[in-house]
Amino acid sequence: RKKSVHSVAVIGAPFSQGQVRTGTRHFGAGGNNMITLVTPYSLLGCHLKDFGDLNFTPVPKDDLYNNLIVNPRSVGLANQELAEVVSRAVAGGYSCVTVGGDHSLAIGTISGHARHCPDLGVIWVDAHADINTPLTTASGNLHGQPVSFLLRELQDKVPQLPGFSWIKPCISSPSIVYIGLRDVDPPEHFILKNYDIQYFSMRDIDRLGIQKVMEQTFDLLIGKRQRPIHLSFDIDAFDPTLAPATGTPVVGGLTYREGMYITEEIHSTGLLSALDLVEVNPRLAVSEEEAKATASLAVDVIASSFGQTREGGHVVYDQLPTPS
Ligand code: Z70
Ligand code: MN
Ligand code: MN
Ligand code: MN
Repeated sequence: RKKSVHSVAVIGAPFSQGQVRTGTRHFGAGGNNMITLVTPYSLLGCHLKDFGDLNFTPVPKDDLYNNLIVNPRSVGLANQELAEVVSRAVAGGYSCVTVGGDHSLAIGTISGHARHCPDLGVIWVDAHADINTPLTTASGNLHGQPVSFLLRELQDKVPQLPGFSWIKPCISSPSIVYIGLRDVDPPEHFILKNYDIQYFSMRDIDRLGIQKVMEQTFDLLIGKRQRPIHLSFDIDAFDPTLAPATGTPVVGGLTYREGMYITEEIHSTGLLSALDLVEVNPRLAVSEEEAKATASLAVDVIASSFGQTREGGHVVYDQLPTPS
């Protein structure tokens, strides 16, 4: 049996200006988190390269757009910088893990990934659809809108935001599948239905079971042809009992086993090319244990996506000791 060795780039994207709470930035690469992140997949035979935490260029005077949209220039520029790093890592042969940060950073990771892999398919695991346009958002937060900037079909509905002119919409609506939805705004639901975007809500998971959901996800995305997968994983997809340290917990989320099944199946395709792990916010935990539980869950998502299995690993163990 051939050993599989992946080169994995880990990028810390301590960016939280896509939402209004602070603290999302504090779960990134570097510091203590990196130690807990590295341990599990150094065991899996992955070559890890730590890209460190990115230092995003601050934008001092970042006024609201339309009296509503928060930090457009900061979000635009940070994502431009992130896209550059992701695209270089992917071009260099790495699978790319971006540790957030809020979900607006998917604008940069998917744009950067698509520069090298224009044919990529996206699996978006989230309680939310994050597909509001700047004209439908009620909150003004850009972490609720990233998908709207990326979908080609939506561009005639999306105004040009300051800081966003570099973005070229890079995915078509059949190239994204959502899993875990349970808090979708009315305009978002309209978009999902009207643009024929595929999704498996928590209700669909209840009805079909997670195994069929993953089967159908792969039929939709890689049934006709193999293509690189971009997994954009919002920790709030999990039930808040498991992932309390996040900005917008929504009851009725994924179990630990459903989450691990999703990532194990994605690993098994051999097509995972980039992963975002976002919206972990230790400051929103009411206790140290809650913060640790959420961070450790995030590490499990990453490790499982890159080959850690519940049945045990064998990558570094290829020979039994013989009695002498
Ligand atoms: C809402 C909005 C959102 C995450 C909240 C919420 C979006 N639909 N996304 N938390 N991760 O503000 O547009
Ligand atoms: Mn999200
Ligand atoms: Mn979410
Ligand atoms: Mn592997």
